[in-house]
Amino acid sequence: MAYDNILVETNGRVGVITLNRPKALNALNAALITELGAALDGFEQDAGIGCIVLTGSDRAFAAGADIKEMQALSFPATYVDDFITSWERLSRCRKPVIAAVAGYALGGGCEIAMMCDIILAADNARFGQPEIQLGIMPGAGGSQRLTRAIGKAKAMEMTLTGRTLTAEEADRYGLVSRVVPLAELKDEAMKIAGTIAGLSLASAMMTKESVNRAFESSLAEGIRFERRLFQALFATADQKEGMAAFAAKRSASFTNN
Ligand code: CO8
Repeated sequence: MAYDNILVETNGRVGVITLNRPKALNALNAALITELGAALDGFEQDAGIGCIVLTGSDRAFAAGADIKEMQALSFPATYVDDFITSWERLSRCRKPVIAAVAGYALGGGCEIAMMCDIILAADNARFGQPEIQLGIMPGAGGSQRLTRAIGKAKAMEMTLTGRTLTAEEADRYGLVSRVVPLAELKDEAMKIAGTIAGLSLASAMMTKESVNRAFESSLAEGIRFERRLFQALFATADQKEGMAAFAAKRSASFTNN
């Protein structure tokens, strides 16, 4: 597939998707979302890819859904087409995804970052859910994922007023894993992604699935789920290799078997 709104490349076992609508601050339109879904499909089907990095430009990760495209939408059209549901493809990605966020991550941009597994923020990153200022509200999980990430009080203030967070606040509130200088963002994201991609794919995917289960289940159910996956990993060659390598004081070489 040819891409007009994103750039797609690979670097070893890391797949990189760069949102690329610079004139619109990477506003998310339907075409971009379709392309993002296709790129994710490609990386998920590619056994050579172990981790995905999603990023934007230095000025904007994404300044939200494309307001100009949404402006004329009617309720029947959004309902019948189930507007936004298909945009959640990213949240169904089974391989680990790192959002490398610089500049604006607003509205749908913040929501897309929150669909990723790790958010690494540049020091100029700004996170917000300003939909209320447009007479709407978060529509791609913002009211849910933000609340789980930073708690009710802070999520309420952000979603009810549209106030944006600095990178430092987002770090302090637990929305992002770390803040790095802008100039180091992409390298640092690639370093983390390279580390994950060099590990056993099955154990990375099961770890992601198990952490995400914490948001969907009771503690007892989540722990049972974790235990089953943990036990299943003893059926893999990678478990034998990882533990043999430790015992032999050498580094492990995983084959994803
Ligand atoms: N949609 C469409 N175009 C946009 C958007 C957007 N969200 N954001 C910026 N642009 C365009 C501007 O219209 C402008 O285009 P032009 O040059 O043709 O006028 C260009 O990008 C540059 O923007 P500005 O001139 O405004 O740049 P500034 O540096 O002055 O301001 C801001 C930057 C503060 C980011 C400002 O552009 C802004 O407030 N943008 C809108 C932010 C916003 O409200 N986002 C939420 C949108 S609603 C939403 O996301 C609903 C989510 C639904 C689910 C989505 C699932 C993924």
